[in-house]
Amino acid sequence: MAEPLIDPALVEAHNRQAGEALAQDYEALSRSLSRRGIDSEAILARISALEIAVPSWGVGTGGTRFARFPGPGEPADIFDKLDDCAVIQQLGRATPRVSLHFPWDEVADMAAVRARGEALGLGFDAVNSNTFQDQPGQALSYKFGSLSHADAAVRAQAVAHNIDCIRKGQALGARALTIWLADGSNFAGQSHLARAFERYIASVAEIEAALPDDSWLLLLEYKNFEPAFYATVVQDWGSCLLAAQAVGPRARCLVDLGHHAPSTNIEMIVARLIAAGKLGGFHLNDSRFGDDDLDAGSVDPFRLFLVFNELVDAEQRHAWDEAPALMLDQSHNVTDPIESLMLSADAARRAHAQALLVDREQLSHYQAQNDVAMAAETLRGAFRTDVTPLLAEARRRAGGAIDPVGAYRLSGYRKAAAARRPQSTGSGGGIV
Ligand code: RM4
Ligand code: MN
Ligand code: MN
Repeated sequence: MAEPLIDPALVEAHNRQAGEALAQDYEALSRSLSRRGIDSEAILARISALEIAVPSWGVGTGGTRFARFPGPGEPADIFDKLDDCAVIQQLGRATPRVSLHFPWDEVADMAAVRARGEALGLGFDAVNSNTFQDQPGQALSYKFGSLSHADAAVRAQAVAHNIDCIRKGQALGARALTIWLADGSNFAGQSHLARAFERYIASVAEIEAALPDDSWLLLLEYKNFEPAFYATVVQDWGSCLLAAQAVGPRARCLVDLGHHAPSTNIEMIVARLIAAGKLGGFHLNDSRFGDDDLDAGSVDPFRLFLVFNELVDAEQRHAWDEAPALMLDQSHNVTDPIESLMLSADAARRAHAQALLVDREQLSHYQAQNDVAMAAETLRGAFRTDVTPLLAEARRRAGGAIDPVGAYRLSGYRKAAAARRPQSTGSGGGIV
């Protein structure tokens, strides 16, 4: 039985206030969906089953290259972070697992982290390695790269770190390692483009060989730019796919929504990776320019819907052996991270629910007839449906809050955290 950090009586009282209106709204939505031949209870069951992992690094206030403005009551270590993640799960009921990042979340006793997670009702999702920063006391620098570095000794150090992350993941009960590689070059000629990629693949193959068993996945991220500005070793889904194919069946591509140039058709990339059997997971967020790490669905909810539309379509076609993992990867610079993460998980479920409303038979028919207007309208009609009551009802039935942000504010959790946690000072720049 999970240990609740917010008083369940407070959540109950808050739900009682909103309960009558929700019952009416859910009833009205059910009726209108049933006129469209859709069973609201079936959709509710599906979205209740959609689980989104929360990033441990997302519960602290993020920053830009220029500054970080810490908020009150920020988590000081992984145990504080787990508490915040437990609040997100208690109220939102969509995020039962946490994704850890090493060495940021390093502690001597991983079993204690796992035990604390379990006491809070949390499990552990993919672990993340970090070879984009140097750590105090580190033997060799990553200034000029890590897994693709020209020097074999640096590559070996980076491979060893990734294998260590797998071992930590095993201790936590995780089943995947996510590798985001910052390697790249700032000047034409700085690095040999072909050889750097070959070295990356060879390093990843070594890491893959250290996976405990076939239930584990290696999730490879790509990103178009930053911190390298001339060329990035794994800059796009094409490079990522080549690498995943070269490394073998346990290596898959991870689509971080923010890692594309503006106006890239991400849903099409999703469709292609599914076709190749290589879509391993997502880092959900939103962006207008580059890796902005804004809250999922906050800039372009239609794009998020179109991504989920591909996922629902693929699932109905039985197009994969394993559904891709869903994780949030965001940087909360000006909001309370707990609120942003609850709202982002909600945005993902919303997009999923809307995608489930698409009449796929009708869509296929219009596509076959080249009835462009009606095909597009079929998608847009699903997107326009306000599924808010469905999302709230799913939370209520799961024991969460009808209005998670409202209940969270009422609880005074942040204020209490600020009273017992040391005020974070870091005002310098930083990526997260
Ligand atoms: C990167 C990438 C990784 C994340 C780091 C912090 O841009 O998205 O997933 O681990 O940021
Ligand atoms: Mn990411
Ligand atoms: Mn990123």
